[in-house]
Amino acid sequence: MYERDSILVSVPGTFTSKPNKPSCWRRWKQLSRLQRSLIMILLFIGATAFAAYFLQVDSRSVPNAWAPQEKPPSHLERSGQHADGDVGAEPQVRFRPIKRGPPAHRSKVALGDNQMKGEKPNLALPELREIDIRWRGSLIGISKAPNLQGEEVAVKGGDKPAVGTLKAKVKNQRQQAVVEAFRHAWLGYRRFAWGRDELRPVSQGYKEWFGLGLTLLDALDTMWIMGLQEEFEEARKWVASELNFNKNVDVNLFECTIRILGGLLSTFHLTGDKLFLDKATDLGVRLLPAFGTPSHIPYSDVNLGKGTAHGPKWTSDSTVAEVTSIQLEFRELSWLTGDERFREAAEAVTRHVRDLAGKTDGLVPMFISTQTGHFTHSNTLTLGARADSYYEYLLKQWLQGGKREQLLLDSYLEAISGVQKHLLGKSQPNQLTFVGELVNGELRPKMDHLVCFLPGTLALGTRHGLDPSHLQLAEKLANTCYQMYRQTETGLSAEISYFNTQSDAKQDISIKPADKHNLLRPETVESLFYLYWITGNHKYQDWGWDILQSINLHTKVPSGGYTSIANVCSRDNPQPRDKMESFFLSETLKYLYLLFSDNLTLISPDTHVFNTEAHPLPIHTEP
Ligand code: DMJ
Repeated sequence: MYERDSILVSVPGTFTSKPNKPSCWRRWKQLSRLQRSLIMILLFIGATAFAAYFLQVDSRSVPNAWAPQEKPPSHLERSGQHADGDVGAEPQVRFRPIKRGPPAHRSKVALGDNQMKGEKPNLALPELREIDIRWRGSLIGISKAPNLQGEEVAVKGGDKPAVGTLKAKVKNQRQQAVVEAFRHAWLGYRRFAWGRDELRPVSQGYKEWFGLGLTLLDALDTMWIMGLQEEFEEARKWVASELNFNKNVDVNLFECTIRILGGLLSTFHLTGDKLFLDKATDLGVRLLPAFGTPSHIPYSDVNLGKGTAHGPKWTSDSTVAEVTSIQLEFRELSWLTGDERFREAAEAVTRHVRDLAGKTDGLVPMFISTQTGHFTHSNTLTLGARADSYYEYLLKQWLQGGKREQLLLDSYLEAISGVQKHLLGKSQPNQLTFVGELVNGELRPKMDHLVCFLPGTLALGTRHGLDPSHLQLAEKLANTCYQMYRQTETGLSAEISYFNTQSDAKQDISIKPADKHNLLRPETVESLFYLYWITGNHKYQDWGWDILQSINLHTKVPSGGYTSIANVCSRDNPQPRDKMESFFLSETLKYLYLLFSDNLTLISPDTHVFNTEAHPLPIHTEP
């Protein structure tokens, strides 16, 4: 039997061999029924495998889709990649046609290789549309500004958490365009990066930074504010079943506080859902070891699972903006839990910096030693990277505490006088007012996009009774920030702009090759939101609308998500950097949505203070 069977296996080889052989059909008829069945089964298996292989290859090939070389996802990358420090040019993206696994397979890969298992979202993929071979971003339909119409349901603010039900909000057309943009961003995150820190939209993958689902947590309150109930519920399930801070992972204290702690606290405030407060409290306790330094100025990094903390490898210094921009969140956590450890740790830093020598008319250097508690590298004064939110949090803490902490206000007002005295300049030929940097006593006409938070903060102060001249300065600076967008080919601002001050200059703004990138940062639209809210001037909404159009035109990735770009100076080749920062969802789109609001009782800055990641927290008018 075995012998005959083994002969049978060689049958296919006989089809084309010697002449005068019996015909195939005759040989087939000579076989036993068992032998014929076996051959049929083998042929069937072979045919199925063959068909499956070709169908799979077919479904892998997205017609005309191109993407950069995919890198293996790197887990828990070190927090040295601070978004604001991310100013160096990334390697150029090389393009090649992509072949991807079938959707189901890809979903498994995306979800299955770390501790984050559990309930999976429905990742059914919509049809991929044909994509341009060249990178172009993709156009949105509306090119003319629509009329503003529509009403919203206000969300309660004030001293107590607004135990919320998510009501459908009627949105005007511009708000709908923002919601569409959010949905598109979320589509990419959900398809390719669910539960991960950041989406890599072009390579359709993800990037881990803390391994905590950063984008999902940062975006929770935006979904709530926009009334995206389904998306919110799905994300909440992930928080309930997957989010675990008991991990051996180093996180950056500042980033984790403003994005994750701030996001959880504001979501608790909006929803009244205790899940978010419990998670926030767990995280807050795990962040506390960062403050265990000789000076009580916290280390930059803390290990959530081990309870150990340390600075960056190369220095014992921390960044001034980082250690002074965690107070809104820690104070709110104490208010909510009654546990004063959070407030005490954060306010010790405020007091220390307030009394510290080395400021120039209220302006602070960029670094501070965790060992001595002194400022270091004092030769540069800036309102950009590493100092920016120090100023923002002086004002906002004063507001958060019901305007009772006079010393905070004094520090803020002194610093704004310092800005007026040392850092302002005017460009040629159009006399744009800019905020430069003082380097060894000399004004450099360099302005980070990050500085564009300042018009909004100045305007916010005037709403609360501060010097009206601050509003005039805010309006001038907001125009400058808008021009930083208007005057590039893409309509998107560079990370850093230089202002020309020579009398014969032909253009106001110059951009250096290393500064041409755009990370979809929020600061300008944040300021437009405050200025519209305070002045009621619709030009600020129109400017925000222009910016949204440029974002859609140059950074929208057809298969889902938006990408940072490397070159704002080239409309034809803006060079996607293949990364969607979490603040695009938590801040940029939220501020755009609120900017276009007709009903300013929706999360009003009269009752809420937005942390530096745009998470609204209540103002405490009662002591
Ligand atoms: C955000 O994380 C925060 O707004 C922070 O204050 C500055 N950097 C980014 C946005 O640009």
